[in-house]
Amino acid sequence: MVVKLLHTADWQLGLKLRFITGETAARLRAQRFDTIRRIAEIAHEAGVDLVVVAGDVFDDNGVGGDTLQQAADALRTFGTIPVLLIPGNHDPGTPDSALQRMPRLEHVHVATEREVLHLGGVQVYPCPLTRRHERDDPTAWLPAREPEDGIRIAVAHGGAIAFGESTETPNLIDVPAVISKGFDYLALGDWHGVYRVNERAWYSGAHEATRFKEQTPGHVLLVDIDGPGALPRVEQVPVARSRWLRHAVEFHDDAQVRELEDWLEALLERSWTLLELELSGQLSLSARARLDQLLDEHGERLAYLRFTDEVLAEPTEADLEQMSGEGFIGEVVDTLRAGETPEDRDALRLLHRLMQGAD
Ligand SMILES: [Mn+2]
Repeated sequence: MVVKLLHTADWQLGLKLRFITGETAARLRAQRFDTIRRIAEIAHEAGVDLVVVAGDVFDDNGVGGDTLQQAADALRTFGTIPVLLIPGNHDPGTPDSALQRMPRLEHVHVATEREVLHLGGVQVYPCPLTRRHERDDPTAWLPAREPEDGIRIAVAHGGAIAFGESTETPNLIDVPAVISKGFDYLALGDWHGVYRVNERAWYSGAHEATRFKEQTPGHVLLVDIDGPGALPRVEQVPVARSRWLRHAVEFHDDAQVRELEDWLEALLERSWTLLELELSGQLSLSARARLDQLLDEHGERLAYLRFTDEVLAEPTEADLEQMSGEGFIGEVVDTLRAGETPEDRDALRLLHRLMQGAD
C-alpha cells in the first residue's frame, strides 16, 4: 500500500497586502488563486491520492463572497482528488468560519471536528483550531496507533515546540509526542517557508509569500509513504509566481552602482518581483544621483520596491568641479562646500541632482 500526498498550507486567500498600492495588490491577490490551479496540475501529474491544506486557507473569516467563490472555483480544478482543509489561526472554526461559508464541493472536506477521516486510502487526523489562539496543544487529542491501523497522517496548524518558543505561545504543537503515537507523517501549517522539523514532520510553507522575511516560501511538498511505519519520502516542488527578494548593498565604491544596475537588469520576471533593498555606505554625488535614477526607474518596473536608504553622498572634486559656476548658483555651491553639516551635504546632493536634470 503506497500513498502519495500533496501537502500545502497558508494560502491566506483574500490577503490585503495594504502596503502595496494600485493594481499590483489586486494582481497579487488574484495570483494566490491561480497558484492553487497550478498546485492542482501538479497533483494530477503526480497522481496524488490526497491533498491536505494545513490551515489558514483564508486570510481571515471576514472575507467576502467573491473570495469564497474564487476559492471554490480554484478548488474545483482538483477534480475528484480528495482535498482536506483545516481551520488555522487566520480562519479558525468559529461560528463565522469562512471555510464553512465557502460553496460546497463534493471532493473538498472541511475539518470542523477532531475526528479521524478516511480519505484517499489514508487515515487522516485533522487538528482544526476552533479559536485564533488555542492554549492547549491542538494535537493533544490524537490517539495512539492500533494494530489494525493503516497509514496515519495528522494535519495541524501552529508552532512546533522545536522552534524553542516559550510555552506561553498559543497553538504550540508537541511534534515528538505526535510522532511517538505512531503517525507516519505530520503535515504542519503556520510557518511560511518549507521547514523539516524531523523526518516525519514538515511545514510545507505558503504557496505564495506574504512577507519579505519568509525563508523559502512558494513550494508544496509531495510525500510518498510506502506503508504504515515506512519513512516518508518528501519532495519540495516550487509553485509560486511572485518572487520576494531582499538585497543589501554597502557602497564604498561608485562602481557598485553599476553592479547594482546589472543585478537589477538580471532579475527574471520583474513584473512579478517584489524587492526590499537595504542600502548603506557612501557614494560620490554623481554616483548617488545615478542611484536615485535607478531606484526611480526600477520602482516603476518592479511589482514593488522598497528600500532603506542610509547612503551618504560625499562630493568628490570631480562632482564639485562640475557644479562650480558663476552668479547665484556658484555662490550657493561655495557656501554649501564650506559647510560641514549633514544638511549642507544633502543640499549639495539635491542641487547636484537639479543641475543634472537641467541638462
Ligand atoms: Mn497561521
